Amino acid sequence: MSASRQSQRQAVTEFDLNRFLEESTAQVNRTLDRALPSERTRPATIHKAMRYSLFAGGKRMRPALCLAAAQACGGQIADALPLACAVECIHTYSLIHDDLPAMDNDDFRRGKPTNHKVFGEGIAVLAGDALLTQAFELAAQCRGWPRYAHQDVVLELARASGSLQLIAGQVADLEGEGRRISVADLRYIHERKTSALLCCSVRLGGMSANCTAARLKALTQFGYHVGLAFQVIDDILDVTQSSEKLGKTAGKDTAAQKATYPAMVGLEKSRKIAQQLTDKAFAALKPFKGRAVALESLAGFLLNRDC
Ligand code: GRG
Repeated sequence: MSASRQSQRQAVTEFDLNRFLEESTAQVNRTLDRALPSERTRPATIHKAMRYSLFAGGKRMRPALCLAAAQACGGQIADALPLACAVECIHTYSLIHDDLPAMDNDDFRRGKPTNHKVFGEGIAVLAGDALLTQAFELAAQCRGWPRYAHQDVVLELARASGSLQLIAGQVADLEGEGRRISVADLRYIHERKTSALLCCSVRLGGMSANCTAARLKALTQFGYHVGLAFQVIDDILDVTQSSEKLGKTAGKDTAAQKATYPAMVGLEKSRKIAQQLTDKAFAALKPFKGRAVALESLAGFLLNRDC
């Protein structure tokens, strides 16, 4: 076993990740609940729809990565929380829109009927729009730090979710359906539709802790590789797990003739690629000299997850 894999295992066993995830999820849920208008606030339909998807039981991995990065850099959870929640709002908006008939046309997400199935397509589009806007309202609450002005935080979120990253990934994904694409094209899609927002989560955590430029660079490398590994695992789970376990329709990629790592290189090689990407993520944390244990543990968890 390589040294990095050995230390991955050690980190996972010594750190109480379940407790960290329970606490971070509770803090994120409380902050989101306070930030969003109540279900009764007029117009009630839109606030019900926003809350329906936001509190449907997502894994809250992006906020956890944001808070873990802040912790690794010696920051305060209170400073990182609005940003962790902002990223979750953007993530949830992207899922609502991705599930629409005009895109992936999915009936289930997070173990429940998709937003448009419950509220109709018009309201689902608006719920996604409102969550994206809510993200920037949350980000507006952070005060900025000596190394990172308020505008750096806003830019970070805007760039990760804009037409060069998240949306670019979705466009390339849509245009790639049913067509033969290269592994390089697949990497382009994964970098944008998945890795960009995960990387942004980690970077925002570091920025909220006023981290040094060297640490931000290390976090960027970590987030980039964890993000890529996350999508390779997501593709593997799509063909190896049931819809019940995933809380979303399994086997959709094959049905839509989507390019995925399992389809292009097989399951075994895909698992190897996910492990190699996680090794690279792990190696990026070297400058933290063992103080990024929550991030290390999360990287191991994301690699070995089954849903
Ligand atoms: C901008 C409409 C739009 C879409 C952007 C994010 C996205 C592209 C599409 C959504 C579907 C998809 C396969 C995204 C890739 C990232 C990913 C694997 C999302 C699922 O994330 P999880 O597993 O979900 O963290 P939960 O529900 O646990 O939060």
